[in-house]
Amino acid sequence: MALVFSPGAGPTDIWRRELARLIPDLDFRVWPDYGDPAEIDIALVWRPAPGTYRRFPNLKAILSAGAGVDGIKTDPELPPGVPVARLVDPWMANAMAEFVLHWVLHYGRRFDAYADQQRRQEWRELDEEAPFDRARVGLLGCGQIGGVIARQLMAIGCAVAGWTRRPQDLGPIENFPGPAGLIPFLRRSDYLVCVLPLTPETQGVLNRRALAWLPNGAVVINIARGAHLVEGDLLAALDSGHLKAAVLDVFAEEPLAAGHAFWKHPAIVVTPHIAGTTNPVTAAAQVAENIRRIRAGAPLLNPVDPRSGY
Ligand code: OXD
Repeated sequence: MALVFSPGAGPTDIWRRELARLIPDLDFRVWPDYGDPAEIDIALVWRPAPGTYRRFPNLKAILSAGAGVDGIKTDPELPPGVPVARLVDPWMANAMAEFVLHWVLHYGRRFDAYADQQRRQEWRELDEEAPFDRARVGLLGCGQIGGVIARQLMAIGCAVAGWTRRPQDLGPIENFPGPAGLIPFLRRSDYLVCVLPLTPETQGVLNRRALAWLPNGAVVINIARGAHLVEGDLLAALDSGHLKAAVLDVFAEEPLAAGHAFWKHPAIVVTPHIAGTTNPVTAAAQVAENIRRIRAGAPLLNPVDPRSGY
């Protein structure tokens, strides 16, 4: 049984070391020096090039080194019947929660305005626009990652609601499911955080109509995929003053092109897709468990249907 590690799946040496610690007899091979392709039965990938999967005629499973299912489909020729699993790394979910907390605190406590005052050497205490402990945050997508973000926001007193595609019990998180829930959900979201998987259904969900339902002065935080956002609609909503700010970690085209309007927009924060990156030290446990399951012929943890996108 041999595993091929595809370029792009992260730091090779750390993955090799962590997987060897958990599965000492694992035959870990690194693309393109994988030897006999017929011996490869597991592919650990992130954004593999087209034509990758078809090289391995005996694949038993495809394991993603990232959370988004789109990171598996960059090679569209998925071998039929081969199970696929995505990664649910607790470290990644926590990192994404920290990212969201940081920006909610930043705008909620008006650190943006204090930074402007400092540039003007102005000493002035600002009124809090709304007491921070009542900040209403809306999570577009409330699955494994969204759930972690929601709990951490609630721990600092935010009023958190979720929007899910289908009705779902989110425990203490108020849910506004389905198409009927979307407008009431948007109307109460001072901070709109997108953590949805990218599917044909969710592409462009952050569009002019949706942004218009947000309260005046709302902040949009996108840590999902750039294609969720209609860029021109966001710029118009910021330039009209309807939205206060946008924090964008993901872009339709990455890296964000030099000269793109987002780089210099005074109300946009750009980060280079770092809200939550895979940490092999914590992620290897799930990959190792799935390798054990493949060996035992058992169903994978966190299986996905790449065709549906989640
Ligand atoms: C992921 C990502 O999906 O890094 O893992 O965006």
